[in-house]
Amino acid sequence: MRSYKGQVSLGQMKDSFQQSGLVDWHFNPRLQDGDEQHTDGDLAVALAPPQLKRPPLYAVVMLNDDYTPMDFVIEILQQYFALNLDQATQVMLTVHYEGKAVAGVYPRDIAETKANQVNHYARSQGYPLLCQIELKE
Ligand code: TYC
Repeated sequence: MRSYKGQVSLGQMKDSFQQSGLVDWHFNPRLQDGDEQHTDGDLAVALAPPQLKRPPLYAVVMLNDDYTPMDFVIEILQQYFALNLDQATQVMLTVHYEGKAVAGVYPRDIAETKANQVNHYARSQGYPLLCQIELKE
């Protein structure tokens, strides 16, 4: 086993292995930070299974109103949600006739950012268009 003596402390090694999440670590309990007497590094590592989880997804939901022009909504859907003209027109009409529709689905930070950007931009142009986000199960 490679000795780290003189380079990093045992505590630093433990922290770094723990933070990496790549290994389960086991240290010889006799070996402590600050001990004078050392073995040559009684450290056993074993590969841990990766603990990965997909992030929760949020829908950016666009709400209907009576004032925002249809063309403006279609442009927003193309610019912020990467829809083509046909898709954007479909989503806009769904909002118009049914009250709301999903513009896109993203991890939370991205969904929040897009909803905020759209709301601010619409307000800056004098329209009440509103997006909100909803956790998808
Ligand atoms: N209802 C609006 C109109 O008749 C159009 C509209 C569509 C507004 C979708 C908002 O999210 C919206 N001009």
